[in-house]
Amino acid sequence: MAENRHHSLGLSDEKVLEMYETMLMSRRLDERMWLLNRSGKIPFVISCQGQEAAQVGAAFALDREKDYVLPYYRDMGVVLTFGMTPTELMLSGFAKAEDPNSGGRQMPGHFGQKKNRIVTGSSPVTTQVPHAVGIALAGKMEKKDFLTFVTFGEGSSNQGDFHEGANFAGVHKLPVIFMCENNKYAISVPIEKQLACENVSDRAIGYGMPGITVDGNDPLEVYKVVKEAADRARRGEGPTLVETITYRLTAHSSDDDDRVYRAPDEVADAKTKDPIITFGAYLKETGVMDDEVEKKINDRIMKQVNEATEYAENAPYANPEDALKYVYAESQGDA
Ligand SMILES: Cc1ncc(C[n+]2csc(CCOP(=O)(O)OP(=O)(O)O)c2C)c(N)n1
Ligand SMILES: [Mg+2]
Repeated sequence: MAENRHHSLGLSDEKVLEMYETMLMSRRLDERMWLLNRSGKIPFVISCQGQEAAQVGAAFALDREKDYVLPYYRDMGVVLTFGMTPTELMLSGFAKAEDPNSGGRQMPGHFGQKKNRIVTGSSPVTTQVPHAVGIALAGKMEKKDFLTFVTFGEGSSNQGDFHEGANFAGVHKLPVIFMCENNKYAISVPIEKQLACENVSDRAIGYGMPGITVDGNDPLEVYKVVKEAADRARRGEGPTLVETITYRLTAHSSDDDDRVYRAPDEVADAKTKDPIITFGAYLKETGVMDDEVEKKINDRIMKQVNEATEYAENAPYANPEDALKYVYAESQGDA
């Protein structure tokens, strides 16, 4: 039997199975969305595939009752962990009125759900970084007990917003976890043409915080470093930059053709390290999951994915007269 690493991290067998189920739910929902897109039923997909271990490993290390997450568009694993449901995600894919993120008006991936402390983001990449820093500053000034967790791609770590946000958080020792999901591409631009330094985490020293690079295909490694970063933040010791090394297993989006800029061999090689497969194998090698448990998890997930699809497909679109809802303050009437 393989070495059991999760017990030494304080994670029970039930907890790691829950992590696996959340990763698999992200994958199966994403796969369904591609099928719906290719059959002309939903307009756009931007995938989490290949990044589920980083997302779920990290989100499990946070306090789901207190902390604020500022996810980027691929973070289905983060928002599922923080309480967004498969049906809600599917409502967003179909752009229906009940979509909690924007009432069906933003593209999928623009997550936002107040009750689960998922902070809404904008389409320009990296704007969520200064927002996370500002929320952490507000929390510190009001002596509130929460931290903020913000994610972004490695391409986005070249935007000014990242550097300004990281610097401010470092100077003021704010409780922020910056997590880069380095999937090696920014649309068609490979990592070598994005960064002059080797790792995104190398940048942390410039902002007075620890910078750590971990294997983003291993949810337990990601859990460990994000948990340490969360403990540091809660002790008042300031921010941490975590870089997770992943790979984007799909094209950038449903409107991209990645065959024009990356070799099929490279993608095939990355698929041998697919975190869904490797974490599933770990759970079997350590005796946490057998074929029967795996089947139960799979059946449960497919039932939910089917129900979510059916519900969202049949749900109504937003009324045209609601176009400005949530954009401007509601009028209280003339009286
Ligand atoms: C400020 C800004 N510039 C350009 C874009 C167009 N754009 C959307 S996603 C993307 C690539 C981002 O790459 P990365 O940060 O590595 O994230 P990934 O998509 O690889 O997860 C770009 C250039 C944008 N949305 N915002
Ligand atoms: Mg990228």
